[in-house]
Amino acid sequence: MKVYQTNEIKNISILGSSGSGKTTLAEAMLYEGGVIKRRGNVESGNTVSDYFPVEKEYGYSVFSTVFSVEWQGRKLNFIDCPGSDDFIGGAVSALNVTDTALMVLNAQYGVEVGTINQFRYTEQFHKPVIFVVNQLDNDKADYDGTIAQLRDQWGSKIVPIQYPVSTGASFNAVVDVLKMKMYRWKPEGGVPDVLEIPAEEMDKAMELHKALVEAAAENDDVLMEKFFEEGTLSEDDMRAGIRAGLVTRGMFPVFCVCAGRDMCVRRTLEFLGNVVPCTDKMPRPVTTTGIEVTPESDGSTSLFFFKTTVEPHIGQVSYFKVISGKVKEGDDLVNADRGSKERIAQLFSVAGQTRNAVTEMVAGDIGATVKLKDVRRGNTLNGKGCDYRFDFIKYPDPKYRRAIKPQNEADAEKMMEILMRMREEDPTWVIEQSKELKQTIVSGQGEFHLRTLKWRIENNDKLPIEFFEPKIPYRETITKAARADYRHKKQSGGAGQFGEVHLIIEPYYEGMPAPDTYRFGGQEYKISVRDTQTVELEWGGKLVFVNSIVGGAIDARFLPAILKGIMGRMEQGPLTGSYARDVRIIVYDGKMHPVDSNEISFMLAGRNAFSTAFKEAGPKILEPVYDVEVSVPSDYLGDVMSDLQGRRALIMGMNSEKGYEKLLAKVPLKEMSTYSTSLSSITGGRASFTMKFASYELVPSDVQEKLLKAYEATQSED
Ligand SMILES: Nc1nc2c(ncn2[C@@H]2O[C@H](COP(=O)(O)OP(=O)(O)OP(=O)(O)O)[C@@H](O)[C@H]2O)c(=O)[nH]1
Ligand SMILES: [Mg+2]
Repeated sequence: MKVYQTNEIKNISILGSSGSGKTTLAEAMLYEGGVIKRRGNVESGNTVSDYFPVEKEYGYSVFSTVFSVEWQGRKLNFIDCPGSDDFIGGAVSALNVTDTALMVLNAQYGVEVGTINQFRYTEQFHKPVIFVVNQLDNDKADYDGTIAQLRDQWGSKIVPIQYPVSTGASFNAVVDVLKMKMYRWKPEGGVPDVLEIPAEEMDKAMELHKALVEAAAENDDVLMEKFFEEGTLSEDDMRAGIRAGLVTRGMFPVFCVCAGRDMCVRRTLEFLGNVVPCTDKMPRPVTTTGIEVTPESDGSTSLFFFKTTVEPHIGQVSYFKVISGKVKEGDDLVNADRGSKERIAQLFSVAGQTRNAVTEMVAGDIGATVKLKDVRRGNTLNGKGCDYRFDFIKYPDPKYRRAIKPQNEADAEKMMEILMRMREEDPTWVIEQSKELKQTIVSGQGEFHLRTLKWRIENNDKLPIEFFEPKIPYRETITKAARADYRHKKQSGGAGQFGEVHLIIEPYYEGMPAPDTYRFGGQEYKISVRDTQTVELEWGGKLVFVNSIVGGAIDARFLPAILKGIMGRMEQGPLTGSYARDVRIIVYDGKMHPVDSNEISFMLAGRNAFSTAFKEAGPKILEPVYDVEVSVPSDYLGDVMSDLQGRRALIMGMNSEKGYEKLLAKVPLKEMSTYSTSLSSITGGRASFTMKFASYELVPSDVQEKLLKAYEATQSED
């Protein structure tokens, strides 16, 4: 492959709901681009893009796939992204290194939740969008319905460039109102016959052509003037107007394809080659220090690594975009994030798992290399005198978690290695070895996501694992003041132990007044603060430890031991063994023994006095509550609402968005454990949600009862 210059390169993400036909379209593009001699198909598991065993197993894309097509003197770099929300990480990475999004629609369903979710990311990253209506040969294909749904969502920005003469089994022709020609295909697809538009189609074609000319003119003042003067625009002017409209997201052109039959794929490649902006016409990437980097081939060399895969027989394959300068085989670069030196031994232009060696790549191009020593996804490698770093990719928070363990304990370490490798390949995995819950927790985007993880570990790495319900990181606190004292005494032979601690505990809140006077059992306790220590708890919240000992009742050297004893109990709360938080403790009296008092005695006395007081202080369990946002088609709203209410959700608000409702709710984490599965079954996969930790809230008393009983049951088992 020749070395393409920056103004000859276009980077395009293929997005769209799961099953809309992205991988099939990629296959047809690779075929029309001469990269492959025969088209594979998803059902047979022989496509270029879905080459991972798990993708062949399940029949959908799990990972994004980079491939390039040389077309009419340009290099079109594509990234075929998974459509399922569960694998959204691939699309997020892709959108950050490409300039235009090709959004594939399934003509049977039109605009789906997956379409809207992925569209939101193009909005977030300000990427031009071209819609492609696919599967026009399907009996249930509804082109006009799809256009209507697109207009419902995005109004007059939706501008058809073509329309199908018929849909369903008879589909074999489109009228293109940019070229004002009809394209017709033989059953094998591929190269069309380019024909004059038949008379019976001319009115409709002219109407759409006029709308296209106006839309193109609207995006450029010079073109607008020309349009007013001449009442029309030339094809080149229309392309310029469309390009301007794309860059500003003022226009979303709509194309037609039938990827399954390889029809209208060449026309789409032609449009991408001619019209979508080259990488040098797009917004500049910004370094972590705020420098805008112009993609110039004579600039300093800087590569940003956005994807990693681990492949049999070759190990790690690292995908990068040349942000600036050029990279040649054999170049020595420095990892700006990890400081290590790396040699780019080989450079590849890729098509799925096929890698074609190239000697050089310039700014704007996307490629791959292998056998790097220490490069992670998100790292930047620079040439001499360049210290750029980029960290612009933000991945969505997880929304489905499971505890995981190997069937065979001895495999625990190997399992962790594999999980870390998978996290490197898919950044939306969160792997946590929770000291608190004593579980390894895997959090991902949904049940599918975890199912593929299990399949891969068990089939690729031959390591049987189990998923089980993850524990909830509850917290404990108190709701009123209480007093307790405890004498720890052990004077039966050998070194004696003696320590007695009297303390008051109360709920802690920011800005609370200094402790003064307390009444318990009709007796008054006057506090004189000698010293206050505030501990920021690593699990959140605070512990305030007040020394109010008078008359040397307890020697100051034993106070740290008392605090240590209490901290031990804070770490394993008196109610359910969960972390305790937001408590103020005032040690106001005690007793010592001249010989037997020592640290351990006061640690135990402090610990037990605290436990006793805690149980008297209206102890409550707190649970993590999440802000949940559900996007659901209006006709499922009722079912989704009642399901949420059955999960102790607090509905905080709702806003309608063109046929979709956005529901905002606060839901306990405990109730979210199976939410992604239920939501997809309630709505047939036509809804999606996000969840973000919000706060810790008191659990209702019936839930507290259940948790206490469950904990007692585990204690009696031990
Ligand atoms: N009839 C018909 N079927 C198609 C067409 N394009 C794709 N399909 C079928 O639609 C199904 C999904 O196709 P894919 O290419 O895997 O869809 P995708 O968008 O990549 O799906 P994800 O990878 O899950 O995001 C497969 O069974 C394809 O054969 C088409 O133009 N016509
Ligand atoms: Mg796919």
